[in-house]
Amino acid sequence: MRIYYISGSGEGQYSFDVVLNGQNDTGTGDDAGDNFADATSISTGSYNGYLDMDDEEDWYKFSADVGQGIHFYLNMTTTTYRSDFDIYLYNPSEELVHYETYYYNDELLYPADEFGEWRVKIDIYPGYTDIPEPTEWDYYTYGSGAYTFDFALERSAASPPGPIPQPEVTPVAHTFKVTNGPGSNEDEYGYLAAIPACNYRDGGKRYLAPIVYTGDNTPTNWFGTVDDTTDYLLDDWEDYLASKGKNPVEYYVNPDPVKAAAEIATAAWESSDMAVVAIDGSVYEDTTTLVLHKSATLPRNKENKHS
Ligand SMILES: [Ca+2]
Ligand SMILES: [Ca+2]
Ligand SMILES: [Ca+2]
Ligand SMILES: [Ca+2]
Repeated sequence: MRIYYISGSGEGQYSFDVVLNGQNDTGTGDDAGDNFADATSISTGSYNGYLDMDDEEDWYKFSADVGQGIHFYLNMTTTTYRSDFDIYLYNPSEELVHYETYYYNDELLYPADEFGEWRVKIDIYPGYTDIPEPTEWDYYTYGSGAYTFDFALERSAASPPGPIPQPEVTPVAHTFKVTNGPGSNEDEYGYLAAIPACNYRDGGKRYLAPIVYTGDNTPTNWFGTVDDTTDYLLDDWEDYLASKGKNPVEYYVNPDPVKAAAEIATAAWESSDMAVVAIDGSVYEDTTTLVLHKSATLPRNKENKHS
């Protein structure tokens, strides 16, 4: 809708009313169904639909053969820019098999492995900013409105990549705390020094503990400060350990990174067969501090070569 200034001079007022006379999803003159059983039938083609906070889901159903590539393209950037609608695919047995939930446009491809009536659900993501105060929603902050989508049945489609397997981890009941130093790099070196004690392998197992900064009152984008969000993480970490009957030991990383590295190395490690030295080009100046004094004989390998 666009309101035009035609002629004349000066200022004027205008008023207008907007009435939405129901919906017209996929040209049906009505809203598309709100659940699996009530899904609206479609065949391949391009369609329009509409969602808002009073209509959070539109379901569509279609028939597919084994081996066909189910292909949806949900187009938001040309209709309801900056809102976030997503697309979910259900097989004929009502199982969720795949979804695409990025910002803006979503493209979904899936090889049908059953004959029958498949369904897609187009769903509105509300957004979680506290506007208006605090949860009395008059609207969804990520926006409502029209969407368009294309639906095709391809001759085939590749299976979507499966989840990447994660290694089994064994939690270490420690929490490493680094005091934030906004004007220096020393805290960052202390953080780096703590990494080998917080993420390591031993006896074929992976061990993990969190390292966090403390004393950072920088406001975050959404709510509270960095310290607040760190505390949320630590609350979860402590709950998790409590479920295993453990309490985390707090370890305060020495504010002098050379001492921090030495303390952690001498307290936590028996030996290492590898040392990593990196030059980062910053202005940090080391001062010589004797942290360890031991005598050892280093084996030497000598080789004489004749050509
Ligand atoms: Ca609708
Ligand atoms: Ca609906
Ligand atoms: Ca999306
Ligand atoms: Ca810093």
